[in-house]
Amino acid sequence: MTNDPRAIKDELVQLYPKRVARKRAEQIVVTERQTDGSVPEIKSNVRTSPGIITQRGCTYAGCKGVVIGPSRDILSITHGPIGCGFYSWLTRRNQTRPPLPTDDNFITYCLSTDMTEEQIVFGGEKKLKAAIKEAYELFHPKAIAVFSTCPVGLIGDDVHAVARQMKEDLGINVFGFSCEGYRGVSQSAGHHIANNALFKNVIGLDDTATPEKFKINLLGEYNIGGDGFVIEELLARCGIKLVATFSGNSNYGSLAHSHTADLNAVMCHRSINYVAEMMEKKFGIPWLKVNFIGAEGSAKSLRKIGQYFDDPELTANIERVIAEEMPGVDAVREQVKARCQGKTAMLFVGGSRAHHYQVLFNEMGMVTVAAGYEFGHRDDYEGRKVLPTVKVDADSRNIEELEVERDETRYRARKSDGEKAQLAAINDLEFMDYKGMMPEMEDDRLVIDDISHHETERLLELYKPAIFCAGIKEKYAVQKMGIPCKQLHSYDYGGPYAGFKGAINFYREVDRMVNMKVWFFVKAPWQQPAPHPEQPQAAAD
Ligand code: CFM
Repeated sequence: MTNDPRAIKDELVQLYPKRVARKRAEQIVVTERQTDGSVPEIKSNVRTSPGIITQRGCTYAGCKGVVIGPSRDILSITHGPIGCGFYSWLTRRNQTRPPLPTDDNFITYCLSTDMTEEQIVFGGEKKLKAAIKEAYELFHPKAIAVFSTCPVGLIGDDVHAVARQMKEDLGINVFGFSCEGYRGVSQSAGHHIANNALFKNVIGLDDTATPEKFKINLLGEYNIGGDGFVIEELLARCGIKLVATFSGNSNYGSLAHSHTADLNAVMCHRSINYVAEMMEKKFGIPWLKVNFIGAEGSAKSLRKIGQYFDDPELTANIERVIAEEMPGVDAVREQVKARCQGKTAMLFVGGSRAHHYQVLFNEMGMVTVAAGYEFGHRDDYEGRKVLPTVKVDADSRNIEELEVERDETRYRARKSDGEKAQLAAINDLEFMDYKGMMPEMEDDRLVIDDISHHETERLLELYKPAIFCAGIKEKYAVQKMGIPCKQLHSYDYGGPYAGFKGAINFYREVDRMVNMKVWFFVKAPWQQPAPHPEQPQAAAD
């Protein structure tokens, strides 16, 4: 079989009915960079065709499970049937570390109103009120967040009215989310809803500012596998104060005074760009895209932050930290490179990691032959410069766009437009910009939005990559085909992979996975000997 990506693209959509094939063909592109830096357009953030097995999650998952859930002392209550709460219980390794053993940490709990037929028929507001009251009496939290699941929207329970009333009754912050699973086409809608409610109900509540010189927020870092801990430690060693992380290892108080920071560093653009934009408008805090995945990525991101503050002592500190870390990274990288060079990887993750992890594979000498997001938008693929041309369809219009205005008393432009332009010219700092995944990919690679299970299987058969990166839904199907699968949502209980230490962890683990001979022996009873290109002769039977 040819490895021509265009032929493979045709092959992937061949089995679909005509209309579906046409739509999927617009969501699968072969990378090709034009001289002006532009890349092909990709259709994304649209509904999955019925009947297709998608890997996407729901709006509730994006709101509760991703953005709000990792904050340790906001008590999350799922208003819905017990399954929604159970499956979004944060057992997927959002780590948190309260400074004191007596500090609140609700992450290990799973609170739900356990909606049953009775509430579906007669309404669930009474039960929700009782649940909030009971939770308050048990835990005395500073804040309670209420998340709507599909039936809540269908029967019309007003979670916001209940939240308002309970806020008054209990004297703590209670707020609700209209994040019913069906509200958007994927978890991406849930991110937006979560961002809006954080902005309306939490950010800016506490004006207490701390005296440090270099204060930043880290946006879109959820501390999977302890990534956030590594980044926090790195920043601290450089002398940079982390005011708040949205929302890995965070607490309510840090989010409430996050507007006192002087820069927002954005890791996952997809899930949190709305907060970054709104904080810029209301408080004057600029944002910069960073990526602490990969040693080179980490060094570059630290330097970007240094250039922004433009202080000789900070710059020297950052260079010292990079110089301390790099020799260790290089030593392991050289070892693994000898064994991994030229091997192929595929990455299909939510909305950021399929891009970020390409840096790590590049550093190991490996080649990403296909990548895609489950729910990224065109700007995540092609860069924010395409935003003015993105069609806003009915599904997107369904999600509220907050009207944000400058806060006349608290707005403080951290950098004037002139200063920003100057910094951008000297240091290539791209303020309020993300260049997207495709411009950084080699030509003739496949980029697939919302990949289906059928397409996954065909891709694996056709390319036989050395490693496939995805999540738990794909993992065992992939491994049964004799290809190692690395989970990038939960890290398979490995990690951290961020920063310099994380890069070393990742190199070692991927080296072990792609060079483990056991995969060549995997053969289901009904199969012919697995035709793996790297199969050693002796392993044939
Ligand atoms: Fe951002 Fe994420 Fe991701 Fe995401 Fe996610 Fe996630 Fe992800 Mo799973 S916020 S888009 S909704 S980096 S849960 S921590 S790993 S799909 S690539």
